[in-house]
Amino acid sequence: MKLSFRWYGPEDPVRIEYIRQIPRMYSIVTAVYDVPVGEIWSNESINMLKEQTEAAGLHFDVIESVPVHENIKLGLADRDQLIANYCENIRRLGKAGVQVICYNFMPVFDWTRTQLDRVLEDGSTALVYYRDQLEKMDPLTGEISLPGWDSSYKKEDLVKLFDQYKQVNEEVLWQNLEYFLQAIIPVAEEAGVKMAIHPDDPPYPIFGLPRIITKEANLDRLLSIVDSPANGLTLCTGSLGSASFNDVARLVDKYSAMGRIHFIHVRNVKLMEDGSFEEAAHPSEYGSLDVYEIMKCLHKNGFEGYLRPDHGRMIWGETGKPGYGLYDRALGASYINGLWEALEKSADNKEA
Ligand SMILES: [Mn+2]
Repeated sequence: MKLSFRWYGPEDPVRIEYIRQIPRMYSIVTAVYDVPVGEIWSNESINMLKEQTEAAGLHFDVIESVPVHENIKLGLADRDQLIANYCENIRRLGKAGVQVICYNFMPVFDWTRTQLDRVLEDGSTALVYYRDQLEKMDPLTGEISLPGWDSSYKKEDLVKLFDQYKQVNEEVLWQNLEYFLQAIIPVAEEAGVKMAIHPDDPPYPIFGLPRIITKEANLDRLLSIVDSPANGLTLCTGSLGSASFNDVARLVDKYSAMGRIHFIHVRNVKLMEDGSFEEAAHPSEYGSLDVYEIMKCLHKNGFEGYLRPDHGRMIWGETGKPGYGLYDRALGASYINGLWEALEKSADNKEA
């Protein structure tokens, strides 16, 4: 297991020097943010990130994400050019030594939450998704703004996108993903890079937009499209775990035994009866996921990929990017280190 941590570059209020001080920290997870989606990342930007990371004594091994242009997901006429650009990014990142590229195939919106600063019992704040809040939201009228991404689209762009997605049901989205994978996976293989798709968050359709990277049968289908280690998963425990139909530990066991998990996001979520959820502190007792069981499965299967603590709460008065403060994610990393050491030593004892 290689411990990693998301860093948003020099603009991130969390300094890379601080990330390095987290025990057992190995790699940074980052991306080039100065290029519009669909275009080629400059070698200068890639190399600058690599230099900054290595100067801090960390590895530049994981990119999250190289985003997929909407027109690829929609299957529009210009997708071949956009896919060619995507392939060039894979080649450039491979040349810079990157091992894993995380991406997702969610239409229009990435992760969806209804509130980013819900105050929990202990005074910390967390990202939450409440059904009753969601039902009052309409991204097209925008009377209630959705936190996190509402500023990334203009109203008229959103109306147009929703209109285009009327032609794209789940099966069409699958076909468009297949077309994309057939093109990029051979390039990734040649570049020595492992592609790792992130599940949809939460793992079911929202606002009538299709979502397909959601559950076991669909993960199986995804992996079978191109049966290559370069076509793998970012297994996000919190995303898959925000629906009760996913048994996350079992999925971790299955796909890590297959060698198809290249990157794992570990976070806990507290599921409610009506399908709402709150992001919780990492230890098992705070949420619905058995994090010990998840780590045990990884350990049993000899997991050698990258792991990062995912979203944390805001604690100790820290301000910054919701979910991406230093303190709670560092606590998560320490908890994971503790579980891992215990698993290592109990395995040694069994052998002795
Ligand atoms: Mn995640």
